Amino acid sequence: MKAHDALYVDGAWRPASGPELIDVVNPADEQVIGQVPAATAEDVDTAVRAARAALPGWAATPPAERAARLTALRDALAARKDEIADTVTAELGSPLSFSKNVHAAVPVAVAGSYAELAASYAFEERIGNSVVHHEPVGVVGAITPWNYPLHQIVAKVAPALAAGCTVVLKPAEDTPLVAQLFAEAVHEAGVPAGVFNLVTGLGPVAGQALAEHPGVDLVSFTGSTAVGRRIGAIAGAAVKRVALELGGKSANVILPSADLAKAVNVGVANVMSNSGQTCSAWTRMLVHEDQYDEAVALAAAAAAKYGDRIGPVVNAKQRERVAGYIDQGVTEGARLVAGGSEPPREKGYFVSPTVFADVTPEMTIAQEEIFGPVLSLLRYRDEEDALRIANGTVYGLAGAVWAGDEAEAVAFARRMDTGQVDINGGRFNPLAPFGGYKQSGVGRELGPHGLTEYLQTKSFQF
Ligand code: TXE
Repeated sequence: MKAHDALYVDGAWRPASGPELIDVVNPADEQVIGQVPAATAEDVDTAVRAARAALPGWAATPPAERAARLTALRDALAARKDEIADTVTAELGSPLSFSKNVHAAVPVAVAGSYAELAASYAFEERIGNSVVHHEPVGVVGAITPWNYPLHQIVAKVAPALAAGCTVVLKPAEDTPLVAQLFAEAVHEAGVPAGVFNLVTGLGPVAGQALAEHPGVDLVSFTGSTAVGRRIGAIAGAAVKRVALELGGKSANVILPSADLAKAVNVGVANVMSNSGQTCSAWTRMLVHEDQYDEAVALAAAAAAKYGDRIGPVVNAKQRERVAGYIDQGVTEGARLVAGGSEPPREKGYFVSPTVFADVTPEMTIAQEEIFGPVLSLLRYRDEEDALRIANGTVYGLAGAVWAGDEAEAVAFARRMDTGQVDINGGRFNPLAPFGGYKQSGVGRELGPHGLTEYLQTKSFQF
């Protein structure tokens, strides 16, 4: 795998200040496929200075020109789609078809949507006797996870650039190679030097330094709740803007009028895709007690069909974490109907598609984010019971409702404490706001709502 031995700062690949390197490991066979520099706090400082120096020029660049650079970025990403898919498969372990159709394709769509929004957004509006300007927040520190490595980057960097912000990106240490491909695409797109900077590095070193840097005006973070809390505290102490996209424990509510087989099959596919490493995954399937046994049988059969078709999870730590949750589910009395914890294979961090029945709302596996291919089926008595269970976690990121007609599903979905709900399956919309209620986070990504995260307003009264 191609790996740059440098950081992308101020428009060029430059050596890091220290000698430390990060090994990039293929989770399917545990082979080291490349090494990238581990940035120091000094490197982060250099990158933030470059971003600050570039800010006035980029902020003053007409939106149409920013849009042109984003269009070029979209095209540069599209031109690299095969290399992106191969790279994500190598460093994340996802099956190549999923890497092509999702990991490589979705970021092209999102970059394209921000090219259009940069051109069309009303950066100036009149309200009564005032004119309101929507101005860039400033320098953005973006810290991203490994689960959808390129999507997470584009979902922050594209709106930031559209808004006129400059960016320092610290991608996840497990998946830095696709971040380097992204930097190449930014360079090729003619984005001016210093507007986008890439510092590969460790979370507690480079990530922390970026979050704490006084030259960063907004920290946009996606990752674990534990680190998100820390970043929120740092931002709070410094009174700087922060966006947090954290975990989820989304409910898939199948109402009695729904097409049960379809709802269960799509629900299982949703949880197993990307080996369950999706923050919005519908990890709790809620089924009416009269249909419960049938749903369990359908879910077990659907999971068994996946077999080895799902990839590994990202690293050894994640495999152990997921196996620990599976063991805890058994200990707390849930019934395994597919998969289960198994001894580590000789090579690769694989977890079998796993389905638990007889899960009750207070069980750990029904409350905490597992981030692996593990589905829990819970039974409910009536709609009020279903709603209580659906809303009964600290999270509120996503969810799904299935019913015989859309109006019935929407009526239920309106009462869910969650940021996004798919009705009878739904379809991904790159323009729809994505983000959490409750402890799933602060702020929204994607579409115009994602753009406003990177803007601040100034009003002139006449
Ligand atoms: O996340 P971390 P991890 C959840 C999921 C998963 C768990 C742990 O449940 O099992 O988190 O994953 C950077 N200061 N999600 O350990 O550590 C880190 O380098 C600043 C949900 O991989 O939060 C990486 O770039 N930054 C999720 C990013 O934070 C720090 C996606 C995320 O890593 C830092 C991923 C620090 N002190 C995991 N420590 C989602 N919401 O989609 C780490 N980082």
